[in-house]
Amino acid sequence: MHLDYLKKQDPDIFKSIQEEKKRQMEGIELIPSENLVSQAVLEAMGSVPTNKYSEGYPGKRYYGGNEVIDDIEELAIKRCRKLFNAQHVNVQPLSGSPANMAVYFAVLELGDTAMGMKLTEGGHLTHGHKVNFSGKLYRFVQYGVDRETEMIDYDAILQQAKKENPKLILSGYTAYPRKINFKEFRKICDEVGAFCMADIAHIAGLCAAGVHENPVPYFDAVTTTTHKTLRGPRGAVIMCREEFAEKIDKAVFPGLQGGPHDQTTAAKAVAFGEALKPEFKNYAKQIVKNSKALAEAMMGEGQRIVSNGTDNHLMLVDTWMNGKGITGKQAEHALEKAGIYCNKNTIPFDTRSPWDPSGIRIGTPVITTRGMKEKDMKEVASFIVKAMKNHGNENALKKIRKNVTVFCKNFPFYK
Ligand code: DSN
Repeated sequence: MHLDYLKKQDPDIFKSIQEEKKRQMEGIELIPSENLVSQAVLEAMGSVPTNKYSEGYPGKRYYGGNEVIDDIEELAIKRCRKLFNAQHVNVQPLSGSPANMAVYFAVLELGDTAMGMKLTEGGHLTHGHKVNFSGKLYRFVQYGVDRETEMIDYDAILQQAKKENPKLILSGYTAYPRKINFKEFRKICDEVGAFCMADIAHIAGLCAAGVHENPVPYFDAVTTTTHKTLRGPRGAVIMCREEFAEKIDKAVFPGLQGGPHDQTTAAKAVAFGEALKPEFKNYAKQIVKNSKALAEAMMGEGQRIVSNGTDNHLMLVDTWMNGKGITGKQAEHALEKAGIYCNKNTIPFDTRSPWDPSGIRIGTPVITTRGMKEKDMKEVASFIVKAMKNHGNENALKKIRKNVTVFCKNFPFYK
């Protein structure tokens, strides 16, 4: 990674960036919404399209000099359409929240009823939480998982939908470790006449690679961020059926956003190009293999994994175990001291607060990018459990951190 100009001009920021790179390389990154982008994606993000204004869409801009930007945006759209078999793609959303907002603005009136998963059981703030614009502007009815299985109960959702008569039903989650039966969601939406939407931000890479069912061809609209399992730059896209294209495009611009971030569009195109290569399929398969191996290893170490396992890139560890263990906050803190990064997370039917919940969320996108395989998951699980058992013991955590750093040297990434 060459940052020669930055080093000379702004040594403070250069130093911080170097320190952050060191942290990323020396630690085990288990936050399932993060990834490590390729050098090519990084280069596109730091390139001259950042200097351009291009409000509008290819061929219809409000500024001159957009011939090349049009080519970049068109290529990003073309690659994304191919990757997900999408009828229409908008690559301009700056991130996941504005992407979801644009779809709501396009198809709902203020105050309309919609349905989304509760944040505490795997949804997202923008899926109708009361502190978020989605919960303030619309009447979002929230569904959850089954208490016994900790998995989605499609019959319960159908019954709730029949009762509430939502105009839109949203599937796709941030902390749900199991396969989503998108076909069931399509059926439910058809039965109650709701707009069928998914937010596949977490599993987009798995969907693109055919490792998880891809809802794009038969859903009305699908949003995704581009920086999670998809391994692109920070940003988002909206994919939809042709009949909704105009409304959704208008909701993005001029409805919500001004000039798109063209350097990010270029980086999205690069990442879609990478995801279209056969190697990406192997990467996505390995993410899930690693995740399953990590869940097994964690359970082998006596940990309770929500729903007893995982089908995707993430899992929830019940660290609290009804008061017999430690809180999610304590676990996150202990792991951080040991150079292992995760986030505290509520588990289904949590009795604790989201600020200090009963669990942590861990996942394998980053460690798989670094080249770890199933055989390495035992060691990762052993580091995690050792750190949790030694929470509060600074010396023990320091020792684990040293071993984590040595372990990570086997999986170099950025030079
Ligand atoms: N903040 C993301 C996550 O960590 O899952 C969702 O947008």
